[in-house]
Amino acid sequence: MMRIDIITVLPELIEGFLFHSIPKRAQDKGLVEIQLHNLRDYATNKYRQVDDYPFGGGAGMVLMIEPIARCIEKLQSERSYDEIIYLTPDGKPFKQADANELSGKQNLILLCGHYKGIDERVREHFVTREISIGDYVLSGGELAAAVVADAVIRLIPGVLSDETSALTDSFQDNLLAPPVYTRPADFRGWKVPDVLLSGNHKAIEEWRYEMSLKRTQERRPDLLSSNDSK
Ligand code: 6GU
Repeated sequence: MMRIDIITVLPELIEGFLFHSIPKRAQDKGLVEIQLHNLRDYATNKYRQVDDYPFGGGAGMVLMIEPIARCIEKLQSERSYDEIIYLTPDGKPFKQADANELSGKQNLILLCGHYKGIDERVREHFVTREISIGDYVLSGGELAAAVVADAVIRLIPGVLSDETSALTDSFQDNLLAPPVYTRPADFRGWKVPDVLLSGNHKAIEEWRYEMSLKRTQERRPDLLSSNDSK
């Protein structure tokens, strides 16, 4: 079973995402175990302090190395980790291919930054991979950790049923997903494409592929001209 440990100053922020819906089902099925760790529980002083002013001055607070080191080393004493991932806007942009790769790992630590960041020595000595979820700045790494965990968990074999299969997702072949429709076949004269009602599975597959290609050309030509999102 895969295990994901998430280190954060705001565990309650993550709960709402990862203990519901598909990630919850994955945990109930015994396919993944998610443990949240409140960094404050690893503080070294009696005020449970986990951040401090930056050396050299400047705005904002920096997460201290000691609580993070204590938390990571306690986890490492219990099992070995494939990756220690720091969520940060200056990390490598997260792609479906990264989710695919991570879904094959056994034990992961996700470390959420906050405030102005974390002491650089954490990144040098503990972190094995740095991930950003896009070119915008979030208040903390919690939402990013939930995004990465969700994208990874749904790719673990057995998590999704045939109906929710990841094989038809956008980005799975570097293509966007085709349009989908459900009943009624005619709403106010707005009709579902005939081919989808034809029962001709080969024609339906061809139509879906053409629509995927067209949609990708129109909206995300960058996906067709490069392999960097694979
Ligand atoms: Cl991983 N963290 C924060 N704080 N902001 C982000 C991000 C991560 N990815 C994009 N923006």
